[in-house]
Amino acid sequence: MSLNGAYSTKNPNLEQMTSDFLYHLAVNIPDTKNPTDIKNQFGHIKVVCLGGKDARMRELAKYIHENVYNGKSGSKYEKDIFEDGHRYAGFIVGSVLCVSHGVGSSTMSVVLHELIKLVRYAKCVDPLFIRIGTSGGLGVKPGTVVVSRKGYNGLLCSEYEIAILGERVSRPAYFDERLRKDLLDAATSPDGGEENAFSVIEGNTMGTDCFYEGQGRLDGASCMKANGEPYTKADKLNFLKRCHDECGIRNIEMEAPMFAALTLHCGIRAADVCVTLLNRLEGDQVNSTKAQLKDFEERPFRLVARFIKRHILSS
Ligand code: R2B
Ligand code: URA
Repeated sequence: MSLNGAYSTKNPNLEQMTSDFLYHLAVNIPDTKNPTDIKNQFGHIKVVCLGGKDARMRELAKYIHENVYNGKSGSKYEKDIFEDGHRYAGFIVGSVLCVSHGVGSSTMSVVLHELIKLVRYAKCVDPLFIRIGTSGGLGVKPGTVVVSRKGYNGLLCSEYEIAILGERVSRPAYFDERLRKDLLDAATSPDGGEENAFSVIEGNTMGTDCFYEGQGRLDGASCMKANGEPYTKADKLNFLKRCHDECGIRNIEMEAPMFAALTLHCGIRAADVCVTLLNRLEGDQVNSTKAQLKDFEERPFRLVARFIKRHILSS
C-alpha cells in the first residue's frame, strides 16, 4: 500500500522502514510514519525542477521568485538546503523545489531516487518533475527548446536498460503526455508576446552515457567504431541522420531515458525541457559565448515559469 494515494511506491521495503536517511541530500527522516518536519518543509511542493549545475538551479530559483511570484515568494530561495550532503544543491521558492543533478544518468538517478522518496514522505500531492537542461540539437536552430516525447538510448531504442541483481532490466522511457502538452501550451502567448522570440518544439531525445563517442563526436579522446577503426565525419552524419529520420530525435543529452523510465515506473509525471546549444549536423564543439549561453540557458526557465503560472498556480 502506498503512503500517498497519488502515486505508488515500487519498493515494499519502504513500508517496513521506521527511519530513513537520504544520504546524498543529507536529509534525515527519524520517523517515517510521522515525518512532521519533512511535511512542514516539503509538503507544499508542487513542482520539482532538476538541472545539471548548482549555479543554474540557484538562478532558476531566483528567476521563479522574480517572475512567477513577482518578488514576493517569501522564500529564502538562495539557501542551499542540501549543502550538508556536498553532492547536489537544492533551493525552495514558493511551491517549487529546484535541484541540481550533475552530468549523466548514474549521477541523476541517485538524486532522483532520493527526491521521489522525499516527496512521498512529505505527502506532496501529484508533484511534477521537470528537467531543465541543455543539449545538442539535430537539424534545429541553436537556441530551440525541445520538450521531449520519448527518451532513446544510444542503441536507438526507446527504453532504459539497467543491470539489477545480475540481470538486464529494461523499462519504457516516455514522458507524460498531458504535462508535455501543457508545457507546449505555455509556449504560446495569447498576445503574441515574448515567448514567440524562440522556438519551442516537441521531439524525441536521445540520452547517452558518453558525451563524446556516445554522441558520435569526432573530438573526444577516442573516436573508434566497434571494429576498432576510427569513425569518420560521414559515419557520424549517417548515424545522426538515422537518429533524426528513423526515430524523430531532435536533441541529444545524457539523462532522458533514465529520467523518463524511473519517473514513469514510480508514477511521477515528468517532462524534459532542454535548449539546444548547437546543431550537431554542423559541428561538435560547444563554443557559444558566455552571453549566448546565458540567453539559451534562460529559455527553458522562461517556458517553465510561464507553465507554472498558467497551469499550476492558477488552479
Ligand atoms: C547536457 O549537458 C551535460 C553535458 O554537457 C549533460 O548533463 C546533458 O544532459
Ligand atoms: N549536452 C550534451 O549532452 N550534448 C551536447 O551536444 C550539448 C549539451
